Amino acid sequence: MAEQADIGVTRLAVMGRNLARNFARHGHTVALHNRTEARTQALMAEFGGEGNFVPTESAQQFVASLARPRRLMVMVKAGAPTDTVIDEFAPLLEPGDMIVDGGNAHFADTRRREAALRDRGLHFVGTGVPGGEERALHGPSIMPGGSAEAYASLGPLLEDISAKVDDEPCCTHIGPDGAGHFVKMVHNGIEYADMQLIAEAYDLLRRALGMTPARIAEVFRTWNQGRLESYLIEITAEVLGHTDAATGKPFVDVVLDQAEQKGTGRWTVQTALDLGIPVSGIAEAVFARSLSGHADLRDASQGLPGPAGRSLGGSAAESFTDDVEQALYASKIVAYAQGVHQIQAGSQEYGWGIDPGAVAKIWRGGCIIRARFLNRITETYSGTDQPVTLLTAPYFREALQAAQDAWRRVVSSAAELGLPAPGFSAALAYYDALRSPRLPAALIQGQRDFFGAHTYRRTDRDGAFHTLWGGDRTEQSA
Ligand code: NBP
Repeated sequence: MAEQADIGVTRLAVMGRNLARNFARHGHTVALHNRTEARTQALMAEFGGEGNFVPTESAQQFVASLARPRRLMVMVKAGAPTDTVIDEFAPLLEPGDMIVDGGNAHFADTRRREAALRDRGLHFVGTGVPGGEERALHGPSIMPGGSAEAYASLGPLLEDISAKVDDEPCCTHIGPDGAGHFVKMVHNGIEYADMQLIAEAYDLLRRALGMTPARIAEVFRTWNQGRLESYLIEITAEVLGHTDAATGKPFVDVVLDQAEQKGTGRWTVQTALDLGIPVSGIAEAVFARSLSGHADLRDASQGLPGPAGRSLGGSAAESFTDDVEQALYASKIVAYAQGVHQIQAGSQEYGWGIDPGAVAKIWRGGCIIRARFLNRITETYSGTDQPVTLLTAPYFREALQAAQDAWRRVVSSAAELGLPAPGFSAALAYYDALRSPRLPAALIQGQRDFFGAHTYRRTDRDGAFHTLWGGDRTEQSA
């Protein structure tokens, strides 16, 4: 009888192929399957020597090659193809077997699939796998949902192939059903915000100070030695320092300035709206990409007036680079605070019991937002005295205290110079709104009651009230 595989991977495009190789490199026997057999053969021809692979030619052969309970990983294009693959394999599996979806599925689809397969005695583990093909091979952060029972069987394998930071795996059981894909979605939303903030920092240094991309690359390299140390800051320096071979110009100047997106940022914002969670930093990042792509709108707006002053001068210029570092750090803290808030809200809504500290811990390696400061989030949520918002945790409160003057200078300089900084501005507005003892929401309630008799609550007594705006303006209990 042929060797029984510890895990099987079906669909061997870039992600599936590299995850299969990663399992094999860690000593696991991996069954391989693909709709078009050529991919399986190509993997065997090129990488068959890297470990124990069991290439298979049909779904039946694939399933038969797996040790029980069967662990079957699906790395398919997210959406309808995922259902197609589930429908192909579920009838061949037995109670206790598990299907692991490592694609970028929407968490609501994962919840639906998990419930349907649970009814048939099968485990369905929706798993976030960020970082692209390179991390899939060399160690991604892994965010599995699904049942604790499935994790007990699957977790050790996933932990083996995950990134390691301080010898700890960047993989943990996030929570039941769609929790893993939900957290992966918010991870991507935070990634959008982080990238937007970095892009704004670059733009301000370039246009307010007139610095060259090469010089700004140096600034980012310096920042990467400090508290901003992260993968995104590191690669930003690389991109800004790169020269286009064809023209000799800075690479960033020959790239069309229209940012694309695959949709996970949009999902994050849509879900946040449904949950009623203000993730303004993430939303501004999604909108900024969207705005960049509206070439016609931008073309039509070129003649609109802006301020006369075109760059900073004098003493303001000297300290501006440091100010931008502070604004970037403070805004980044806000973006993570908003993301954590959304994770907590999702966890509450769906009863997932997600530990934000454990999530931050597994984001320290193997994903795009890996960063030094994630340790601080883990610390924040490891004690019993957990803050309502990350912003009030002692470390972050102090960082915001130290940064806020610079942050305000950057946002006001951007406005004065006519330079867009939606991420920095939205983050600061969020911070100031939370700090405000009173918000103009009271006036909005008054307006709503005036035009629609929507009622309002009072500060001094319980109940709902309505004022007879069209009559004698007496107040009634509603
Ligand atoms: P793709 O998403 O491009 O495709 C993976 C496989 O989907 C292909 O091998 C193909 O199988 C199969 N497939 C397609 Br396309 N349509 C199908 C259908 N209608 N029915 C059944 N199978 C179908 O591969 P990938 O880039 O490796 O990504 C895999 C998953 O990982 C996706 O969900 C993606 O969002 C996620 N992801 C990707 C990255 C990345 O950097 N690429 C990063 C993070 C997450 P075939 O070979 O038999 O035609």
